[in-house]
Amino acid sequence: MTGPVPELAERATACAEFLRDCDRVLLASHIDADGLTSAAIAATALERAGIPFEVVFENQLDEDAIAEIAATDYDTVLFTDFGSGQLDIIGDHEDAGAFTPVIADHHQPADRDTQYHLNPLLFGIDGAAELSGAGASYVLARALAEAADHDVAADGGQTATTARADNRDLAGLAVVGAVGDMQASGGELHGANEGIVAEGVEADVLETGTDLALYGKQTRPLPKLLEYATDVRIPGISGDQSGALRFLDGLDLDLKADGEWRRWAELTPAEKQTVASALVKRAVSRGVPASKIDRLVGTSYVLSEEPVGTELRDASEFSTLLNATARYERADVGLGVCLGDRDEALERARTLLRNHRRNLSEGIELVTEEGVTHEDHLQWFHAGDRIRETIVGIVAGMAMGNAGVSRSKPIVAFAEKTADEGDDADADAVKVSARGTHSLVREGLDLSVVVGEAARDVGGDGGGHDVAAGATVPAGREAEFVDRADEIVGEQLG
Ligand SMILES: [Mn+2]
Repeated sequence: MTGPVPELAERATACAEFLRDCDRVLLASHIDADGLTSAAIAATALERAGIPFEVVFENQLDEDAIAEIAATDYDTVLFTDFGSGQLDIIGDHEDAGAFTPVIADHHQPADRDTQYHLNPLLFGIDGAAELSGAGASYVLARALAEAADHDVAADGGQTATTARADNRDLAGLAVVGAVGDMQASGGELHGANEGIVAEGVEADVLETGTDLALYGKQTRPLPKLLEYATDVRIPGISGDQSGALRFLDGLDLDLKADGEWRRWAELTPAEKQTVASALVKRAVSRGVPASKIDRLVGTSYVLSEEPVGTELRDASEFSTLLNATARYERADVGLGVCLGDRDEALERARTLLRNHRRNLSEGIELVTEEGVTHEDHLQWFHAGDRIRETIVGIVAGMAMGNAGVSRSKPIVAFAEKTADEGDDADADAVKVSARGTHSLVREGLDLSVVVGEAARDVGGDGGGHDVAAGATVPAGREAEFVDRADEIVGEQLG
């Protein structure tokens, strides 16, 4: 077989055949939506192949984390959604005989390689846009099923054909991981991801279709769906509770059931058509440019075996639920949901998401009330310990555009680092998060450079993306950081 991504097939088979001969495996994965789905895919495939394993999660696969992994008595470690970028350190442990690494990742590899290294970037596939960690894990899972199949065939068994037997039923999780990794651009997944989508559709675990590209189609009541949609702002509806209600009331449709607003996913195709057309018409009449109106429509990825009206049915909502568990260090909960726990884990995940949303709105309120300090080229605030460092960046981005918080300057947020248990190293460090807008990026803003350089200048370190970046700096040096960052932003936008 060539698998869902033919370029990776040979390497995936080599990794799978090696894993099949292992007595047991330590599975280590990243804590985010992509890492959680990666782990769930790999765990399910190992389980089905009869290979005993244990799962550990790391927020950051740094030297200490790898040393801890090496100190276990596992001879084989399967890294998912990270590992490539840390191959220099991992390789040293491999050389020392600590373990044999198998890596299913999509991040830029360090300047070193290893035999069982499955990464799209090694085969000419864009790891940032075309295959996620979950996608690489899915390719490995498919190869594992194939390898198992050969074993059975050698015993005179039958060739497996069901989606479950060849792990194609895991394609839904792979798509959730890709969407969670922000790989859907222009409203849909591309490249190698499309091969996985096609397998999922064929296996009856996925449905795709052209649909409204707003977040919350499964779970948000219609007025909230429209009010909270901010990617494409429609004047008089986006961010406008009574405006959204008036818009819906003005349609000749019965959009309530038992006095409650219905959800998008429950509408008939004809009803959806009516709402979508009216929305586009409104956007046009309010002068929203055509290029933005196009973004109101995209490809939806529906996990068809999940119940209608649950966040698990929509790849985007599913990934948000997983991120909420990850952000509060509850990878066990996220993994449980991915592995099919619809009772305790799902309830817990929903609670985490609700709390996360409350923390966000409280954070935004705090920033808006207390205001930001404006420098020449940027604006900033220091949240101290009043906003968690894991969400302060999102809060900063969402506060932009509120009263007193400009959208024409990047925003820098500081928050105290919450030291890990038993880890005092971060106690005197401050987390920095910076957010820009896409239009600032088009003017030349690159926050990964701004934040990275300014942080290193004050004895910290950081990086990220052009529109969003983060760093850690020593406590007490925030003012110097602001000065330096302000200067660099001035140069970029000058
Ligand atoms: Mn990833």
